[in-house]
Amino acid sequence: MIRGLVRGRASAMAVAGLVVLAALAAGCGDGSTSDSGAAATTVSPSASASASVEPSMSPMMINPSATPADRIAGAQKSTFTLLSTRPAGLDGVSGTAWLAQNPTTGTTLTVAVTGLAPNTHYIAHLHAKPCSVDNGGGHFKFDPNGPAAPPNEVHLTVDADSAGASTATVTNARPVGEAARSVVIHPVGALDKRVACADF
Ligand SMILES: [Cu+2]
Repeated sequence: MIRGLVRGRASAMAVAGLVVLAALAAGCGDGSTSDSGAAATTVSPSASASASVEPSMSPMMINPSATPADRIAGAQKSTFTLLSTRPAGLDGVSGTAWLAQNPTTGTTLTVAVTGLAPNTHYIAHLHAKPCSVDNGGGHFKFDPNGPAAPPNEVHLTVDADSAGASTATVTNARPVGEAARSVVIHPVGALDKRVACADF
């Protein structure tokens, strides 16, 4: 029974991830015309091979088995601030983000947020500018000319529970260094509506 629930949740996350990738070109990216093609290329193999969706999507958008960044020594800790672009009804959003980096284990990003709409899907990305500059600017990318999707970017699935809260962690094999300046939370399906931002 528990196993069934876990599988169901993982499937829901995978679906949310696909929606996010499909929607990427619509708003949150840096506007590069190559983004949509890259996102579509990433979606196709996962969507056509359902057996591989869960193992391939989970480490890219969320890593439930990872040690949260707040439990990694030396992690940067930052508080979310509300952005004026947030949708109505999200004035109570608050939370904390942690970013841990290690030359051998890579990057761990953890977000703990409350005040979101209950049972609603959100996504967080690492962005390339501080919150005070264009609400975080475009996405952080390891390869500036690479795809607008993980693992070239750091995306984190943030699924609000029935109380509007979520704590989630994602990992990436590479350390992001100093180039990732902030983490921004968006509603899935309205990526141009930036909810909150935390500086690193
Ligand atoms: Cu973003």
